[in-house]
Amino acid sequence: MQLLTKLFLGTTLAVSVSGDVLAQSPFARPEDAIKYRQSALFVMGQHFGRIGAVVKGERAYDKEEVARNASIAEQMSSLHWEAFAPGTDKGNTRARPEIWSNPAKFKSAADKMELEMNKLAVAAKAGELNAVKTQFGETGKACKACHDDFRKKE
Ligand code: ASC
Repeated sequence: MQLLTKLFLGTTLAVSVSGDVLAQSPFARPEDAIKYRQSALFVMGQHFGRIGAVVKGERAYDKEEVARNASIAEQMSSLHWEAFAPGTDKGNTRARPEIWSNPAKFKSAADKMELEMNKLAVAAKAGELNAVKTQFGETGKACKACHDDFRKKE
């Protein structure tokens, strides 16, 4: 009887804990959150990289194209945060445990990246290539700072 009570309590606790985690997250499964944040950051990197090609002189400067790439990257930069919900630290991810042990520091780094992406979108819309180049560098630093502290090396 005591064992059954323990089993019952254990199950109830497990269900309520996972229920709490899910209640905080808009994702049905932890692996969906991981895939979502990787997808948003991948698309962001693709469009940021296209601007990088212009900055490096590998691709001709087209104001509208750069503005569109920056706008997409900016939108992607705002999506990943909610997908780092508690319980999404295991599986196909290079996310470091510090994301969850020091969420304030991670949020601050994520916010900084989002702000720098926003500034890049503003500069790209204004269409001054030198300003775009400068801001591209600043935005890249914010990407790197987060990777250095919160992403596992391969
Ligand atoms: C990119 C990209 C990143 C950042 C980072 C900046 O183009 O995909 O993750 O720049 O390398 O240091």
